[in-house]
Amino acid sequence: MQALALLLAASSAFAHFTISSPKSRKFDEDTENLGPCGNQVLGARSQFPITGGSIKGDLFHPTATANFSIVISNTDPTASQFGKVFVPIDGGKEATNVALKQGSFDSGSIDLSKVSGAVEGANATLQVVVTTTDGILYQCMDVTLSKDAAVAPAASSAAGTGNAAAASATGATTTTKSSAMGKGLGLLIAVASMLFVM
Ligand SMILES: [Cu+2]
Repeated sequence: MQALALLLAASSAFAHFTISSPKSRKFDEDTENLGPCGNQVLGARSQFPITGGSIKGDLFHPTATANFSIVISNTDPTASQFGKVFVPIDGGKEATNVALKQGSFDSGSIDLSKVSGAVEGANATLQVVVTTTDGILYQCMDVTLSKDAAVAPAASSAAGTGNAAAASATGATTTTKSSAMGKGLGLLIAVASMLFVM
């Protein structure tokens, strides 16, 4: 019983969730529960399309709910600025209270064209807030909006303009990630079986 408790404690501290696209601020699982942004400061910006982009990541818990918000700002937004504007997905629905399952996730195609200030060249920070068994977790992505930014493969295939090559590239990324995670999991299982033997 004690061994099981230890194992659960170890696995819940492990990774929580990560963002693969757009590029997120530094990931630190120990501070991911600190809002905003997992306690990470404004970082390098990547380009993000005004329409047709998406936010992708990986969840390492069985289930969670997520919200995806945006702040148009040149500076690092404060905690109270987040969670006011949720990115519009799937034809305008606000991306809040989105149910996620373990594994890779995708926000769906994001259309920022009706978001106030979301114009060509505007700087913005996206925040994903995930609520799961071990609390509320935060991750941010600093971006510059551009209609010329490459549209992420999964979003473009959802919009019907994707292709098989793009889809399989996404799959390959996921596989690499999960095998890296697999090493950690293997270690956990090794530790767990040792404990059960004892
Ligand atoms: Cu966790």
